[in-house]
Amino acid sequence: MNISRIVLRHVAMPLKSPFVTSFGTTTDKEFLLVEAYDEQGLVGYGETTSMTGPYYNEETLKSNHHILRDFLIPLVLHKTIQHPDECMELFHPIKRNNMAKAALEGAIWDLYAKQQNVSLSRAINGEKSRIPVGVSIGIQPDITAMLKQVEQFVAQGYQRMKVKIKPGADIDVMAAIRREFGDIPLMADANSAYTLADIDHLKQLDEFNLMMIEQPLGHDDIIDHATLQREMTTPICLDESIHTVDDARKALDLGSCRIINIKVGRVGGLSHSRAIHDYCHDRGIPVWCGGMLESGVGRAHNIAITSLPGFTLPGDTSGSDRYFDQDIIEPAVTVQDGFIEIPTTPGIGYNLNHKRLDAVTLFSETYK
Ligand code: OSB
Ligand code: MG
Repeated sequence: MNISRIVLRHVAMPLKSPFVTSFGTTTDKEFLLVEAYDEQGLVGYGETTSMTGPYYNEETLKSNHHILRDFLIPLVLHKTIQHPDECMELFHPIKRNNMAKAALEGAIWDLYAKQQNVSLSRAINGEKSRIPVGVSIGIQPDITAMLKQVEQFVAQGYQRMKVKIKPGADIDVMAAIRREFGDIPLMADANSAYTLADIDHLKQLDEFNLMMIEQPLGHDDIIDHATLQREMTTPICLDESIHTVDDARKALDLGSCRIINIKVGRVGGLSHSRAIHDYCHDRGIPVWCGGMLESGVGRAHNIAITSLPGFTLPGDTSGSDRYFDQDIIEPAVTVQDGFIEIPTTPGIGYNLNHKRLDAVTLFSETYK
């Protein structure tokens, strides 16, 4: 395929309510939408998943813009690419900046699938027709508010609840949810809010029979997590500290985790996501697809990757209405009885609502 034009748009979509984690509060979803056009006028879409500040990882919307504009786009514009997997080699000399890479690679995957006239799920050899989904719940002002959130999402059919925790909002919150809702599938995500000094504190979570605790320790750590995993019965799931197949291998060899969260942006795209999936599948390690509050475009990519067979645990890909009054895709992503249907139409399988997209675009620029 030949990419003849690339458009970047800076998009800002208001969230229905602020999303609070141990590292900060997000009120608007801002990202760069990548549109990759071929000579026939077909277009593939991808989006960046960094935040505006470097608090989840080191990337930001502006760092993604710099890397896309000055390094990644020149590597693909007017170059012949036979298959999107080639982006792995092509982008390899550029260290990290995985969320910038994933946005462009995702647009190329969508374009490729549309050229082949197959769904993105089919293009990556996905097998499922629908995926089980859970939901991620931000830190709430108090326990009553948290119980209300859980009640609402249980009623909507989500198959597991993930609750954000931080020191001072952890044991009591999980205890209250167990008391109120019994044995529902439940997990916690700390986003690196603890250290090994908290080991006795964290061990208190073991009594709640959680499916897992996500990234309790340092964002870049796999050593202390191994120490903690030896002390805790709750399985540890790594998010922030896994970027590559090698990271997964080392973490599993060390015993740092028993489950891995694969985020398409964090690992540099769909091809790398599939590689980590394949590696974990071979080792019998369950994986699930994490999220970064994506718009419908990123959500569609998450749905496609989750159609691979090793994504055995419900992920964080909720419906569009979890975060947005109006999405930029149509139809919106919907959840029914705790499942999302995998689209079968070409590419990501959702159309862009151009009127809505223009209304939430702050600026756009064209590379040709
Ligand atoms: O750690 O999984 C995380 C959102 C922003 C940054 C980090 C994380 C999250 C979520 C939300 O948990 C997942 C989603 O619903 O997209
Ligand atoms: Mg996480």
